[in-house]
Amino acid sequence: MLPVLQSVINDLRKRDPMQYEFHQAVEEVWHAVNTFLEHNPRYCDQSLLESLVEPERIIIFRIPWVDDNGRLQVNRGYRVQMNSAIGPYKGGLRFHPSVNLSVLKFLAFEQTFKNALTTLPLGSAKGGADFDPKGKSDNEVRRFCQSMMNELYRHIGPTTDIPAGDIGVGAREIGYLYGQYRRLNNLVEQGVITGKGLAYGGSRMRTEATGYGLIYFIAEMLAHIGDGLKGKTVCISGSGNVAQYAAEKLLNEGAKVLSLSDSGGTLYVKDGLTREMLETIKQLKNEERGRLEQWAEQHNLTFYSDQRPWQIACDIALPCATQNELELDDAKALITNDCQLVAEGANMPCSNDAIIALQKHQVLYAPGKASNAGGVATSGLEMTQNRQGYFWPAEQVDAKLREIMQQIHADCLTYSPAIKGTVDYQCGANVAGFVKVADAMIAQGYL
Ligand code: NDP
Ligand code: 2IT
Repeated sequence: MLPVLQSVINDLRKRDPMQYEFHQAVEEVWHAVNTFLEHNPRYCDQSLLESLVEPERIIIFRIPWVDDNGRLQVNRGYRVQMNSAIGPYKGGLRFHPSVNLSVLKFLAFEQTFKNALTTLPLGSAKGGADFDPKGKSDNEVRRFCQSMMNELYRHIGPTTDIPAGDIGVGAREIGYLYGQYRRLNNLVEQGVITGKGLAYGGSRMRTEATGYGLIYFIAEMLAHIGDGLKGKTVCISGSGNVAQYAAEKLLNEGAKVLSLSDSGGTLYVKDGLTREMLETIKQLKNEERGRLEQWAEQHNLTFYSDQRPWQIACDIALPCATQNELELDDAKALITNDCQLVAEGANMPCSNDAIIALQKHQVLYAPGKASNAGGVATSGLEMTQNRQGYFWPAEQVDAKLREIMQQIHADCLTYSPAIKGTVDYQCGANVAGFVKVADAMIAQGYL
């Protein structure tokens, strides 16, 4: 690695020794842009690189809320405002017990390059809380969201910082957060948050966008090598927003979905998930907030407790749950089973050694900052509609989403080094995102 890149990583490790996920995300980007920087000394500037890894601002705050037993509980809330060189801060909120500064800094860092790839003027941020929505009543979730917004509203706005959903934050939470923001400001500013319900300023297709966008992206990858999705066997991890709509689009395209998962383990459907199964899983996850294990039992289907899906033989693997859910041993199992393509629906689901192993064995690999960018891109389209005071038809949003995913694919090709005829999507995506943000920072005096 170039000494300047190595030196920035070393400094990060020294200053924040426990932020492993953040170090991992920076290492992944530095590894991918290294060769490009060797040939483009304009970007080998230590202060530019240091500015890229240092958030513009971090807000950490107390979130007190009263549970159903009348007890006051306290969680920690965060907003990492990472980079506004190309647009207002933009990125989701995550509610999960594992949320800490390292996780949110890695997510905000990824978001910088992802948002640059969307072709839209979006800066980067990420936030959330170490709150666990599992097992909480609807009233508890509402009180928590309202209390979180009582602090967050000071720091966000339609032209400054626009949150959205992520793990544990879906339509219900976005509604409660937006409602409290509107009340505190006494102002209807719909563009302050995305992923809203259609009745109060949401965009058609935002719910579907990340999963659908992922499938549009892999369709491009396959088309590039003269192949297609029809008849492919696909393993998906996760069973939340991204996984559900990736599965739905795959069924539309004639592929066979062999698995979904949650933190309890993996559902295996040997003959492929049916539309009816998927609809009841959506109901289970989005309304009843139930577990896949019980669902599998009720439907007499195989469930591998506490296991990931990657031992199942498949043509395509789509990790759509969380970070580091596909590690070296999982990659080896996929390689042994002749998996052809791995594309990230989640953020940083593959560990760095897993990525290296996949690429070494010519498995096509798409990093999340390219392949899952459809979600935030459609959030950008939601912001545009809010500014216009108008709603576009679903077909129009869907067509724009597809066009954006095709453009991201084309940009990956532009910046992929030509080695042995295969496309290096990791290099292509990272360099394309890096160049856009770095150019904007240089033009503005780094700030
Ligand atoms: P959801 O909360 O809707 O679903 C998350 C899914 O992942 C659930 O099935 C959950 O299982 C599982 N999961 C979460 N944490 C773990 C864990 N530690 N181990 C095993 N399984 C886990 O979130 P999303 O679908 O929105 O997000 C999934 C991923 O996609 C995340 O990495 C997110 O950052 C990324 N992403 C999301 C976008 C969006 O628009 N929503 C856009 C781009 C990326 P369980 O319920 O048991 O916890
Ligand atoms: O990781 C992501 O890109 C998201 N969770 C979506 C962010 C957004 O602002 O729509």
